[in-house]
Amino acid sequence: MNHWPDLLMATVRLDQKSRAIVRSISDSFIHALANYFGSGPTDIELARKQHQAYSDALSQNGVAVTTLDADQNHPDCVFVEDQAVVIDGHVLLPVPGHESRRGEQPPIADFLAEHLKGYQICKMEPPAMMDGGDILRLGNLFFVGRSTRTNDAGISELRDLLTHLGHELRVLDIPSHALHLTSVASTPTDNIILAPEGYLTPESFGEMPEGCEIIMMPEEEVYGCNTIGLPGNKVIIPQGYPTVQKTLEEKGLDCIILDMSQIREADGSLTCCSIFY
Ligand code: CIR
Repeated sequence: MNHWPDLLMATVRLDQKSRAIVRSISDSFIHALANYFGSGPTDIELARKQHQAYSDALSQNGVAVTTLDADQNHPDCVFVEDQAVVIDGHVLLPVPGHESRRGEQPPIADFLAEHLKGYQICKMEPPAMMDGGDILRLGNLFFVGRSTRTNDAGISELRDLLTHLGHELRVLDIPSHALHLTSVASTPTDNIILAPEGYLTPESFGEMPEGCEIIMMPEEEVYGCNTIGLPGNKVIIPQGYPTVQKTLEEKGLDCIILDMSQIREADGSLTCCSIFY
């Protein structure tokens, strides 16, 4: 794909978080890729309970959630964030960076095409590759992680696009001990970036727009840096990250805390399990 006229790729802003896709956990989940936070899930029933609690937390906080069926042949299918990115009337279907995950995309693409009539569908082609988990949005400023899943060809296409649209894109190199940009950073509000020491530096994000800030967390709370900001000053955070919780509460946010232990074992974080559209 050389031209993406009129396409904008990014995660959505808080005010756009009214609908989300999630996907059930595969029977083969114990075979999910696990090289960073986890060493592989061991308890599918617990994983399913945690995933249900996640879905319930979204529903109970104003998000209309649709659950797609699991794909038993794709252990990582629960991690829908990587497969499609929706914004402002456009659906981007990237080439997922790990070959084993490319077959997860068709049902997600079909669902979005069916439910987002009139949206422009933009399909990336190899050699460009990108996981949705490498994209972070702060207002109209975009960040992309250069990672094992997102290459320069993908970034270059994204840059062309965002330049065309008048938006700025900044590239961060994801250290080898992390999977994605969103694995280690998130925007609990539209003016805060949460990021961990030992993985990223404030400088790597560049100068922040007025009114925005980067809040650095201790390295050991890296997993807690992945949060889902929701309208109404709410934020979903994983259980077990007290500095993250205290920091966000001091910012006036209402924290909804979820046990993500089995999802974490498959290197998945909160944002990985949904696509807002
Ligand atoms: C993988 O390695 O692809 C999965 N086990 C985890 C994907 C997590 N997704 C994300 O960070 N957006």
